Amino acid sequence: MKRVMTMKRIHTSSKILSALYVVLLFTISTTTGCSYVSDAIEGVLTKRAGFSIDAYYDGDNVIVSWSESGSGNGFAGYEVYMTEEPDNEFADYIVVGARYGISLDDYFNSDSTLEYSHTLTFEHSSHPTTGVYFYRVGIISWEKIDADGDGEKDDYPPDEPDYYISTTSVSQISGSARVEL
Ligand SMILES: [Ca+2]
Repeated sequence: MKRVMTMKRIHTSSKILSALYVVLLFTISTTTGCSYVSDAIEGVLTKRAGFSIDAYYDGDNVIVSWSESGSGNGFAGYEVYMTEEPDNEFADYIVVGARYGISLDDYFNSDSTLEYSHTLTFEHSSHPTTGVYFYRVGIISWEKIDADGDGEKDDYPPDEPDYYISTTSVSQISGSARVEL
């Protein structure tokens, strides 16, 4: 269910669609695999695409690279997404790369270097063996909480996996990059 967390983060950035989120959660929780970011969310992602990325297959890994770097104290890391539906740029996406182990999917690779804003590449080793796939990169930001108990949500949460899942959001999402395997 970890990917639902990712979807939730994407979604909480758009309060307008909060009702839709409930519907999506229901849909996902009633399907096997529990593994897709819905294509409704994908529509939001497409609309908000803020930078471009490149992706290619080097014969071993899929190399995803970008030039847009996250910045500031709120930067929480990069996440890399891939659609499991070949030849459909607008299909559902799953998370395939993150700094913490937020997914149990076979295609997921944890990569601690995604913590750093100066990291601009991701090597996807657990990729599908054949087909055409599309990748995206998200810039993840911390949401502030009231950690010191002064009544103001003006503090960053501890940099730990549980907080990463529960109190971050996608602040920027890239366009997609196509890879043939
Ligand atoms: Ca506070």
